[in-house]
Amino acid sequence: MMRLLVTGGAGFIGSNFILYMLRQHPDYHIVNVDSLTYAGNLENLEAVENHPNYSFSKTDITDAKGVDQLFRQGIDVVVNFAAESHVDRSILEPDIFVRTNVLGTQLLLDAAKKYGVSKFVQVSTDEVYGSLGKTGLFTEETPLSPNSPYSASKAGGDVLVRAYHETYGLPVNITRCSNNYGPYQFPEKLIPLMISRALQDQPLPVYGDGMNIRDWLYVEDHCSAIDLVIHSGRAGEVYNIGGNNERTNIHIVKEILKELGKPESLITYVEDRPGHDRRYGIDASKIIRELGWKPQYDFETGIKETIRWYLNHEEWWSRIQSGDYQAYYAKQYGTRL
Ligand code: NAD
Ligand code: TDX
Repeated sequence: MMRLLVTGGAGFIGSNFILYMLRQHPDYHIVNVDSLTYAGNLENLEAVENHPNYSFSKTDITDAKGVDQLFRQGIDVVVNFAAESHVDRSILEPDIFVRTNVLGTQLLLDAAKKYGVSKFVQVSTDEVYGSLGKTGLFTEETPLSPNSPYSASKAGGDVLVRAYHETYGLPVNITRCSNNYGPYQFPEKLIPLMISRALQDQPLPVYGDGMNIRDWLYVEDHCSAIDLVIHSGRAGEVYNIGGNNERTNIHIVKEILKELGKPESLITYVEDRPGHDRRYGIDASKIIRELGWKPQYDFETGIKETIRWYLNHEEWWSRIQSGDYQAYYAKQYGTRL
């Protein structure tokens, strides 16, 4: 039986990935390893908590002993989602980003090397490439040029993954995906933040002129790409993942307001994010050509489904917003909103 170790499985993409994999491969055993930071929520996995092929371990990937114990059980494939993932938090507290995203990745690599695995997939991001001008797309050959402590720490993890392949022959892949959206995304990220605030008639903080561009992909399409990379990715290769859905932030915010029937007067332009990347755009032709990946969701359908999900899961995000998130938000904006 294939044993898959999924780190960060209680977060947004990791939990969607576990649900996806148990549907696609009910015969695989999935070990979810998560330290349950503010972003980790086991509620996301309630549907599978008693599944015979699912188990959970509350382990921090920066705890070498804990990580070693997990690998001792026998692991075939590692998919490393665990990370500090929010750019704004990385500006306030870079140290924890380096700890988890760089040191944590290195400890996982060491354990994978010691015990042997058939594949180590590092889930990375297009942000490691930096920012694009008006034209062009990120390819796998684009030089790394990260601009935030978050993207710098992800780039640090990526180059270690590459080095373990070159030096020790570890069979690795790195995936670099564009912005994801969908169910269970923590309401500090643009789309769920705007949906949840609009529903409460609160001001919507748009950074700078609102014209920064992100390339959006529905989370399940990211999951299907990683599934293909696990099984067919050529060792040592990087695969970009993106759905060709570039949108300005202000366009998205207005679309959310329209869908919810809320007024545009809620939009509040606030001071820009320092080092704010202007544009991301992914060239995904390699994974399409080599692995036959095909995204299933167009943006207009995906965003409508996502809005509906947040409308139907108000308890999920209300519980989150009443906790640690409020303290972070006060630190981030003070009394500006
Ligand atoms: P998230 O913040 O929702 O989830 C991260 C998870 O990792 C949480 O469950 C958290 O508890 C866990 N975690 C954090 N530190 C840990 C540690 N030291 N040990 C064990 N677990 C720890 O993030 P996400 O949006 O689901 O992103 C998952 C991965 O995908 C990240 O590596 C991120 O860089 C990458 N990524 C995200 C996006 C996006 O748009 N969200 C796009 C491309 C790539
Ligand atoms: O309140 C806000 N107002 C605003 O204008 C927030 C939270 C964001 N924004 C802007 C900043 C970005 O241009 O919206 C855009 C998206 O912001 P985030 O949701 O913070 O995402 P981003 O910074 O693009 O990074 C995301 O995509 C790549 C994830 O958080 C990363 O983990 C992933 O690697």
